[in-house]
Amino acid sequence: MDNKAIAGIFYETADLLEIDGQDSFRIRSYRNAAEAVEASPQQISDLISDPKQVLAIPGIGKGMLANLQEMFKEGRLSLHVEMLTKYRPSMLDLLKIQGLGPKTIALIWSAYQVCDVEGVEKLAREGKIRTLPRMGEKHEQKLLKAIEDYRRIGGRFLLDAAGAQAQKIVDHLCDYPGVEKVTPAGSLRRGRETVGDLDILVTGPACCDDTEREKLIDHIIKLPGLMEIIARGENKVSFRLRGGMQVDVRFLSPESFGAAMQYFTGSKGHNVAIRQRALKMGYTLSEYSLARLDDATVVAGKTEAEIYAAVGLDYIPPEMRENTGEIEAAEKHTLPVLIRQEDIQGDVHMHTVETDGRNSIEEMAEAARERGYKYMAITDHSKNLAFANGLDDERALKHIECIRAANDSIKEIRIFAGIEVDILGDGTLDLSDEVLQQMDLVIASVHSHFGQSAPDMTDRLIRAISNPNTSIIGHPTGRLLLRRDAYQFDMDEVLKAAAQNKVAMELNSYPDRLDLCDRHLRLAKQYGVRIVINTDSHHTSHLDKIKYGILQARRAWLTKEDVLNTLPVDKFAKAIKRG
Ligand code: DGT
Ligand code: CA
Ligand code: CA
Ligand code: ZN
Repeated sequence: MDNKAIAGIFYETADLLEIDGQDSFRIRSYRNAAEAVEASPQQISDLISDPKQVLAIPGIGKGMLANLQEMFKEGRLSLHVEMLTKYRPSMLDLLKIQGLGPKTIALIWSAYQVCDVEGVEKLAREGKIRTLPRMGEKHEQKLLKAIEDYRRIGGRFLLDAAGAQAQKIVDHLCDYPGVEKVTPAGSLRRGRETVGDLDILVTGPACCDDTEREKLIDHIIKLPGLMEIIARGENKVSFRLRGGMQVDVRFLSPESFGAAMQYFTGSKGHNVAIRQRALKMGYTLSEYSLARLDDATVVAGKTEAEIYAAVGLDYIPPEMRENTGEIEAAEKHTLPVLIRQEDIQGDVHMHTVETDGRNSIEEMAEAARERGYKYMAITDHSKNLAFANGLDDERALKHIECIRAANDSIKEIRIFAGIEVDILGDGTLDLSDEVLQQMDLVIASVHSHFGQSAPDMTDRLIRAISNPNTSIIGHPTGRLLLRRDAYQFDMDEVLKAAAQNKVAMELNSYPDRLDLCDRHLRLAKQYGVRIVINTDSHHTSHLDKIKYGILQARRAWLTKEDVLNTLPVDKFAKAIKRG
């Protein structure tokens, strides 16, 4: 059980206790524990044998220690199971609906004993929600819209969560004798920002013999965290993991591994286009091979590269396989050379303990240096973000001093003094121009008033871009994947203004954001807007999230030249300088 899984169970328990109307102190203790576990840089599983270390985590007391011990011993938390039995697991789906909190769910439960999404939707349609205390017609409409959103995005997972689950399965399978290759395909391999289900391909001697394969499947289903088996066939086993993710594992012979990789990586649109192309050339393409139509001779199948070559195409990187022009480009040999993680020379959006980060300037610098970066920027929050302890003018000036001092004492990496300053409701920035002028780099971000009309939000962003101190617009659309839509504004107008003012757009690599998205990045490139790929780290370990940003950049066909922070330090400093 990893920290995320433990935190999930604590969160759920807190929500269920709240629905149950228990006292707020008890509810809060579970929520605090969830947050503490989530934030802990060490895995609880490594600490659990030493109660002292567990108790040293702020937010974990004796009661929670006992809970953790139970979870590791029994694989479950009895209170969690008890509450789930009382209210049924469908209650947890209701909690995922935006704007539907435990209090309202409790209200609905006590009035109608309804505890699933379908039931609540029916009540809303029949006008039975508006009659509840503190509810009205408006709430009802909002609820129906939220249910619609839930259906649209429900059942998908963030890229990092999907990647972590896939890695566990890969590790579990790699240990097994007779397994040679294990590769995730599907949307995960294409680097899509959310993933529906995992498609895992396996090959090796253990896949090629009936009895061996049966033994292999027996091994697979011992995977920790496996909840239920959905289908067990000859060449495939499908199952569901705790948390709801579905996994399809397919067994292949080495001769068809490349064809299967090509087929199951998708996307579907890309595959359909490639298959049509193959047909026109006199071939048939399946998940087993590329073969001649006339006499069924197999032409390719072992590797993806030989399949693309046989249909007259350059190799197309998985991130580009969305049928948005990549096939035409591969035919004309004009595919761009996509940016790679090694091209990134510095990460210029990160927070420290001075605001809501968890590490010091020095610790962040050491972590950035370890990753081979030549430069970085410390960009803490400004005062409008009160819950993050944002900086006012005076603290911001002091913080610059600290950053400059750290830069002087740490020779191996250049530390830029920056800020992530809030764009206020009217488009002005949250700190004075005098203070912003002292910064090497200013990221301007929207963190409030998300509900403005599109024209107002467009004006607001353009006003921020026009401020001569602004270097970068942070997470430009404000979307939170699977949680919150982007705020509304005219992207074309904003990109035009950014190009004109030489303000860069951020590609925020945080897996919940991935903002700008691939489509907008391509648009930005068309307008000549330069991109900066950042992590927005709040902890040293977050610096590794850059890989998710790189995947999105590749999905957007970006090259090294499109991205400012691939430049060497001097050129970057010049390019980012404002005024
Ligand atoms: P997801 O799971 O919704 O995030 O997206 P994918 O792309 O992983 O889709 P999935 O899991 O349904 O199928 C995996 C791949 O298998 C998909 O990307 C392409 C291939 N595939 C699935 N169905 C079809 C089909 O009907 N025709 C073709 N040509 N390929 C298909
Ligand atoms: Ca999939
Ligand atoms: Ca699938
Ligand atoms: Zn931010």
